[in-house]
Amino acid sequence: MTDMEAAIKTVVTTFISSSKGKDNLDKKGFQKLVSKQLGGIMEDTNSSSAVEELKRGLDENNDGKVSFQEYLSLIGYVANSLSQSKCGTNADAS
Ligand SMILES: [Ca+2]
Repeated sequence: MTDMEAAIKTVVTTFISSSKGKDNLDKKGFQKLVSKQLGGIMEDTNSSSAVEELKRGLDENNDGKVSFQEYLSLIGYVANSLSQSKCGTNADAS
């Protein structure tokens, strides 16, 4: 398996394990995923209000949960900010 294939697989398996096999991440599962897996790349991942705010932004159908599709928006957002920080000069802007 290539690095990229492994990375995609990780994205999928992380969702499945955080949602315990369900179709959606509930509030708790989402907070855990973000704080455990994305703390090195995102700010405020230990702030439950910041993570709640993030979840609300992702929750397109407003059901209070994060579907796989909505989770992929987060991955896209993180990937995008990563690529901008690599290309830009604000590598460590706060
Ligand atoms: Ca939703």
